[in-house]
Amino acid sequence: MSRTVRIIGVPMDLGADRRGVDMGPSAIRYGGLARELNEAGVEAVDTGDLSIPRAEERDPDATQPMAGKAKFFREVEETTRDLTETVADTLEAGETPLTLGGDHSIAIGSMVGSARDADVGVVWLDAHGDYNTPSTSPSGNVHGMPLAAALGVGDFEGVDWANAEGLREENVAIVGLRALDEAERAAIRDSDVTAYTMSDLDEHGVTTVVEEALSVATDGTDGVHVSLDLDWLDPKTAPGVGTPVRGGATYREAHSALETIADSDAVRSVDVVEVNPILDEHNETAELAAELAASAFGKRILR
Ligand code: NNH
Ligand code: MN
Ligand code: MN
Ligand code: MN
Repeated sequence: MSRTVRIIGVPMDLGADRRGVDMGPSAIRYGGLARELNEAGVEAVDTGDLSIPRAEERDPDATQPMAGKAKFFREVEETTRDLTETVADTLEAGETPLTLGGDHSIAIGSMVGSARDADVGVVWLDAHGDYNTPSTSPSGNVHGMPLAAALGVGDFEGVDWANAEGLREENVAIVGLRALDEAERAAIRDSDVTAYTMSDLDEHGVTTVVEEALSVATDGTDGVHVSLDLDWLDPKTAPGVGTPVRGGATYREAHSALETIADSDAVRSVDVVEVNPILDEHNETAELAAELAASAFGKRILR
């Protein structure tokens, strides 16, 4: 039985400083997403884009319901609620949600939706930990907070729309870390989240690390949410991102990681985020995002 993948575009740029990431969903589609998914042997259907407010029409500081700072917090809540419903409905219909960002704040909604009626693990492919809270964030940008939000860490405790019901820290694995803020580092160390840095990839190889991450995420769960931030890759390979960090995954490591993830047969939902076409070179980061999404759903040369 072939899988139906539902593409959900979320042109969100309110969770990050650099405008342009809102064009990510268009660029990834233009970069061949539907063709790539068909080559993976899945049926691709496209829901179009959720509607996101324009930054110019909103006040970033209109709502600050907790300590610290979280820019456009009200708008992030609106979008999260919207995406949560879309993702949950997609799963209920027996389809697999593929959410295209937009900045990484959208992963709150995809995790809350994916973990609403199921126990879910997460594999988080990112240069960053995304474990800040409004109190710890140096930037106030919500794209640096989605894991903390979904897990109910710190300020996010009891924030119903942001907490993913069937998700536990024990089932979260971050892979490829190389940039953490000070308080974020301490919070990750104190948590039950498993974090693999780029040094772990150097030492053990990508396949071994991703297999370990998958065993963390599948332990006692019904499936895995995969969240791919394109800044996980080295900026030479994926230049079109807002917060590049040197020393990331190579082109082959990235494919290998997503192919290993596909082999687990545990993929429940996927995000592909942070593609910024304004900063990209000839849409190559968007094309890579499309290829990697297909790898996550089983695209292989001999198939
Ligand atoms: N840690 C920084 C912050 O919280 C940067 C986050 N940027 C990301 N995360 N792209 O993946 O603002
Ligand atoms: Mn991220
Ligand atoms: Mn990142
Ligand atoms: Mn080690």
